[in-house]
Amino acid sequence: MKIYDSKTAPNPRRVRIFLAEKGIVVPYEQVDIVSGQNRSPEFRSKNPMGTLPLLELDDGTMIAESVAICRYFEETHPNPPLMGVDAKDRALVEMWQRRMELEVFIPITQVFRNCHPFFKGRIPQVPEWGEVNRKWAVDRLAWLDGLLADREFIAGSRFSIADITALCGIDFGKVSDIRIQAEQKNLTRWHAAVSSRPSAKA
Ligand SMILES: N[C@@H](CCC(=O)N[C@@H](CS)C(=O)NCC(=O)O)C(=O)O
Repeated sequence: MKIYDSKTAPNPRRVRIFLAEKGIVVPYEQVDIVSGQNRSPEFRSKNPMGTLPLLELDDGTMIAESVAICRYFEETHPNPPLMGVDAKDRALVEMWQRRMELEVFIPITQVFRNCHPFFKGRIPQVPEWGEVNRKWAVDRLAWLDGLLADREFIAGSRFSIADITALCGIDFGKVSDIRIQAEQKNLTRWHAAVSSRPSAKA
């Protein structure tokens, strides 16, 4: 088993944090996004999407998509639970994880993809769409600040995959100058707490 990883990219970080929280050690193989190794025919034969992270099982099965990889390890190593503990809780964690992905993580990565010179010539860029996403992301950080007024973590009282998705998205915002504002005290408190967990360094 191994995971194709990129130390600088936000989606692979989601999986690294998830595994660190569970204390699971899997060998990582770095794939160089800068030189386009992830888009090579060799890598695409493993994952036609050309994206990271990618989990390769011992039987040769390839599992892409960060949440799918996390789901695999949640099933094989249930403790500590990061995707909910019973039917209601699992549904709530999934709701918040999806919201963090759709409303925070993806808008922030869309700003990078559409506005940053790194992607020039790699993908069709629409800077105006990037700016729409910037406003969306900034609005969503304000919304999260309000949400965290009466709960410790995104999905309630327990750290979960929803916190991991939000943390990786928000931290990646820095490269596009999207940041938590000083007056957003609840979000600042949450960010300090989740960033101080040892897993955040994974
Ligand atoms: N939906 C996928 C997204 C994966 C993805 O877009 N990964 C980025 C790194 S954060 C990537 O491989 N980008 C390289 C590229 O687009 O060339 C997931 O959840 O894992």
